[in-house]
Amino acid sequence: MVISLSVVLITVALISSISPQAEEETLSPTIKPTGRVVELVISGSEFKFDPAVIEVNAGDTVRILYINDGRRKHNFVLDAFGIRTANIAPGESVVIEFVADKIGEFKFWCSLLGHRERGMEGTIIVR
Ligand SMILES: [Cu+2]
Repeated sequence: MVISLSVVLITVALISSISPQAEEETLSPTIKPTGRVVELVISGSEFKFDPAVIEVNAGDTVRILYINDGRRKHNFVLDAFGIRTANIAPGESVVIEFVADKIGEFKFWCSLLGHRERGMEGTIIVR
């Protein structure tokens, strides 16, 4: 029983490490922060992000006001930069902040069951 549980856990860890990361690539490991702060507003609803594509410059501090404009709870996950919000209630918002210290295209999504599959996925492009 103990053995089979650990096999399941390892399998889950493998699946989660393979799927989203595969499409993300890091070209430059050491990007100096520019000190510039880019403020963006992203709206989440059933089942989309608006805007779904955002573009920033490498080294910028990205500050996102994420607003749940839907009628269900939604969250915001950007694994590439260690972002994972709580589930946000309709009408509520949260501020997300990170330094875009990697160049490439990175997916963000809502991790609630089935939401990403139904369209709650976006891309941040860091140039
Ligand atoms: Cu959602």
